[in-house]
Amino acid sequence: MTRVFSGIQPTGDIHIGNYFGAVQNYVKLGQQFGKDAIYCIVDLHALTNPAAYDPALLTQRTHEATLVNMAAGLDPENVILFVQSHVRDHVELGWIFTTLTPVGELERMTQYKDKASTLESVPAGLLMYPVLQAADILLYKADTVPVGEDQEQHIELTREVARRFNNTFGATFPEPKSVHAKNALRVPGIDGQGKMSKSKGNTIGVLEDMESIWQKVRPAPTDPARVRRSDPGDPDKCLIGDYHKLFSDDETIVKVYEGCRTAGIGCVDCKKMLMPGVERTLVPIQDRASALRRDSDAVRGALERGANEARAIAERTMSEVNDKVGFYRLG
Ligand code: AQP
Repeated sequence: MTRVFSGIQPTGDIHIGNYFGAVQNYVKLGQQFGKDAIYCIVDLHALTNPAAYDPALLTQRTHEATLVNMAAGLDPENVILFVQSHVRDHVELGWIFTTLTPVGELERMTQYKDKASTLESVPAGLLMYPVLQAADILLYKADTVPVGEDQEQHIELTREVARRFNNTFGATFPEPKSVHAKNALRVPGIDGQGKMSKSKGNTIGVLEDMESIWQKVRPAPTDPARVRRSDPGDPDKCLIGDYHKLFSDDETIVKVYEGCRTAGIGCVDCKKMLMPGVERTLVPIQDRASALRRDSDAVRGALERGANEARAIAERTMSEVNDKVGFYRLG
């Protein structure tokens, strides 16, 4: 049996990296596995970023993240969609896993090192982030985790945690595998400085209007080899080339690639040719998001049902875990 789990942080507007790298796969796997596809808005994880210490904003972002996932095609009638803090067992299992995980292993996590290096005082929660993530996944005994490539190291740690628990207390958890969207392993940020990421502010939002997207695309860096319009370029070294592969039809991609390599088109032409695909992809999602906004109960109702469905599975796992660990039972 396949069981899918993945989470998304309510730390800012859902962007095209999230969409192509993860959410599209959530939708596809949801259609395939129904209620065995479990998706979570991970608000407890969001708290590891000090920018999330704004109660009203966290609530709003949690609502928005749910709404965008639904607008992108996740059907909460068909899958399980819920908020992490609504199922307390995540924290409980996370604690048990914390006791099994060497600090040194956590200190080696690339994402931890990157984020910690920017902070004067590092919250312990940032170090524990991947342990809680392991609990998120294993609480549902998920074996399939749709994520971007940036999460690969954390999924490896999840397998390690599962192995360690199983070796210590007896076979309980699967060793889950990540699945990636092949064309969107690591969508680059619009600044050309690495991965698109909410916390880096280098995003194109799924709900952003076309004019605002164009204002970001127009000045975006391209292949540095193209100093003049007559210089040939390499679209594989250009983030606009990467975006074409996500948004454009085959015919446009061929035109853009040939045009760039032969200097037949300029970078501004290439950027203009990107916009129809962006519009074709994002506007239907934006229309569905507007409709969901008008239906005030849609998100809340979905999350309430999702929390009940998630809790039912989580409680079964915790009952088994508590027995295996040997926690004293009353009656
Ligand atoms: N650029 C990306 N390309 C492909 N996949 C991506 N994901 C995130 N960025 C890209 C995947 O989206 C899912 C949700 O991840 P997240 O909520 O951690 O997204 P984020 O934008 O990376 O958020 P933050 O708050 O800014 O976090 P950090 O600073 O940790 O990057 C995941 O499956 C992720 O792989």
